[in-house]
Amino acid sequence: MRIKRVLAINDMSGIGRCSLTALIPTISAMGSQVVPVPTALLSSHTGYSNVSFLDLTDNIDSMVKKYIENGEGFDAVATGFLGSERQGRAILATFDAFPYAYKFVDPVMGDGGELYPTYTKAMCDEIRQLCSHADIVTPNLTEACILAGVDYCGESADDKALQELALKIHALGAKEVIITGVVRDDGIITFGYDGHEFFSVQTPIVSPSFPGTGDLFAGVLLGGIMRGDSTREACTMAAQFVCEGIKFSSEQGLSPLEGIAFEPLLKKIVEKQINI
Ligand code: PXL
Repeated sequence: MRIKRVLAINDMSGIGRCSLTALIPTISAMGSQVVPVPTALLSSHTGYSNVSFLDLTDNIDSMVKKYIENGEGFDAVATGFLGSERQGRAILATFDAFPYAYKFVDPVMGDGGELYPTYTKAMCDEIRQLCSHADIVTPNLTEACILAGVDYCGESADDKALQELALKIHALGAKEVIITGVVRDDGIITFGYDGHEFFSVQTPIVSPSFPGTGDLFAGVLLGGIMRGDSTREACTMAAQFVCEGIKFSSEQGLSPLEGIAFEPLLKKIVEKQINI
């Protein structure tokens, strides 16, 4: 069996279980190899107040150039948090260099109706462009509204609003759209459009919210897709893994800042041990 390879262009934050420290263990546990291209090195994610930051934007071009020269191949290219406008351009060039790779874009831009403070309008435009080349995109509602070019609709959008958002994002060029974190009275909805049909996955409401949740979701979703699970199946496993991780971390009394403590749960995604 050939082991699939995922080129993961994202930052490496030492403490906080986000970006590469969430993607590498989940995708690996599900049987694919991660080739990390770090876009920045941080001591911890930016939710902490005292953080070291080393920008590695130039590193994206130099690493990718070597992979091209050496004839390396990748089954997928995955992106998330952007550290600068130039990073968006470097990732677009990487998409062009590996035209047959599956393009996974987590359009990290904001949450709760607010843009993250480091994000500029130009960066949002770059992310929209990345999405137009994507096989799949995984916005939360804030990001979905930005991509669709509509006012923020709050966290409890109904199915009709979700369908309209998904169709607008699909019209940008993204083949599949997964909108995460929709809060309803009876659960959290992950809403999907695969280009033909809409679907939704419901998981129990768990709190508080943890940084890095989107990256953990992305890792399990992409790990599932790489091993041949359907998008709907992989989405269900990702949503349930995040939900179980938050429950476990809360039970342990761990600080949300440290991210979801998923390590003892990884065995659940190695085989399909979560009931789907
Ligand atoms: O996707 C979450 C994330 C990734 N990378 C860095 C972050 C965060 C969230 O705060 O600070 C550096």
